[in-house]
Amino acid sequence: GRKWKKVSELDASLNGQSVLLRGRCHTTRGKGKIAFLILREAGHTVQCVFQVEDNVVSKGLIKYINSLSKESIIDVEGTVDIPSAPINGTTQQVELKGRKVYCVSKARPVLPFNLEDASRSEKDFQKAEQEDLQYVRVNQDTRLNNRVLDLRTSANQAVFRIQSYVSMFFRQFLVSRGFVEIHTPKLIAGASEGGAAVFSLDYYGQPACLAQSPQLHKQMAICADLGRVFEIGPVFRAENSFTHRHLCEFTGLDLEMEIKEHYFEVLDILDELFVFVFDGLHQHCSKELEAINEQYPFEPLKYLKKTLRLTFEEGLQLLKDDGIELDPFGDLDTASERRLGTLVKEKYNTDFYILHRYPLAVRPFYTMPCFDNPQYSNSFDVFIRGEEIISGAQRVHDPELLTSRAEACGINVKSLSTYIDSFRWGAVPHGGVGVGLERVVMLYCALNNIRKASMFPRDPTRLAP
Ligand code: ATP
Ligand code: AMO
Repeated sequence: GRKWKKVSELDASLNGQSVLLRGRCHTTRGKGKIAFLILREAGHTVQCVFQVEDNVVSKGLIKYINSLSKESIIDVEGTVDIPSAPINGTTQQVELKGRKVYCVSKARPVLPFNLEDASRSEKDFQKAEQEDLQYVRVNQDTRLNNRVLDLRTSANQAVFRIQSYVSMFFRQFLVSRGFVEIHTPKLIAGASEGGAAVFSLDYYGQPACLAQSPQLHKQMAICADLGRVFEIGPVFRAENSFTHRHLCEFTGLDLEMEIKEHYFEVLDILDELFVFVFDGLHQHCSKELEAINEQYPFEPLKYLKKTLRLTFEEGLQLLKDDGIELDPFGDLDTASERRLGTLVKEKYNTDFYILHRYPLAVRPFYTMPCFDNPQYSNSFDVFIRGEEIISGAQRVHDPELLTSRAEACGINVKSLSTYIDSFRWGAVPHGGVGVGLERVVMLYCALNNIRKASMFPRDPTRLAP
């Protein structure tokens, strides 16, 4: 097995060496005495050249190569070679002088779409128009209906590797700061974030729902003296609409921690955590970011070493100076959030910032009111490029206040009784945040739709694949 190499490993240092590769038949072309086969493995491509030569490559082999169906899994043996002219359209700059080909698994000859078509950028389409070429566009539904095929493009390979890095960095950083990883139940008795967006179900005759957030149980873990906890797990929201940033199931990156004096202790952790994540992506994912940029060009994320913190009031003032007057105790709508993102970028040169001290009325019942002015709350949202990726707050840890806040918000207190009871045996002040993993990836890479950052997205009309 020593000869096996990955396509991504092929470079000039291997010049002249004999290697064995396994990948997909991306394209083939050629006739007579020569065949060009582009072999693709996990988004990386290399050109393999087969030329008829006595006792090495037969005419029959050339014919066989030309008959291979696209996407078939094949093994290729050959010698690494530095070509005389640079190769267009492959990720590897060396080529392979092929000797043998073996088909491991045949793909059907007719595919739902061509990977080449699915990999084109807007720029490719514009160029094609000028040159009068007819390129096929693969629309989002076709891609999602055949997601396994769609995921094979270089950009998609990169997106899900980046997603993996984001959760790895999240875990790495929090573990280094003494956080304990937990797993909370997803089958629970009631809503935590408001009743409308909940998937209800029957639990042996008892009404139940899919957890809208680990909110209640991560707080209970704090009441149980775990000190600092985090979870990476599924979150379910019955969002009966089609926006570019809402899914019915997403991956929540949650944390919850004791605080001594101020909710800024949570913001301090958040600051360091996200600088760690963004620096990590920059350091470890340059190839992936390049691959995404090829198909979906974007401006790299601008962020500060110390994240900008604005109060909600300061945010409203920026909008007001721009001619947008909003209710001082209402929520920001999507358009003003976007506009604020642009204004903040102009003024502070950052795409990433925190807005805190939200009006209490627009936050969930468990949010701690501000001590100096209970119309505001010890809460915050965090934005990338003018869109929310994180919500968080200090929590109410007094069971009586918690009960009255839940009632005031129209929440069924009965379904919360074991949660509220956990604060009756002594409860330490605490706060935490919930991050949407798909939103982080979508907005970090400036993708235009959250479905691109979800491997098998769920929306009201999509339950498969
Ligand atoms: P979160 O669930 O954390 O609150 P969010 O991004 O959905 O995240 P919201 O505060 O719910 O934030 O909503 C912000 C704005 O997004 C709302 O004012 C509304 O304009 C829009 N919005 C929220 N949910 C939906 C939805 N399901 N469909 C369409 N628009 C929505
Ligand atoms: P919130 O409801 O703001 O807060 O959710 C936290 C984060 O989850 C992401 N998010 C979504 N992502 C995709 N599709 C959706 N439908 C969707 N809804 C939310 C967003 C959002 O910022 N319990 C609190 C968190 C806390 O206070 O700890 C909560 O759930 O990125």
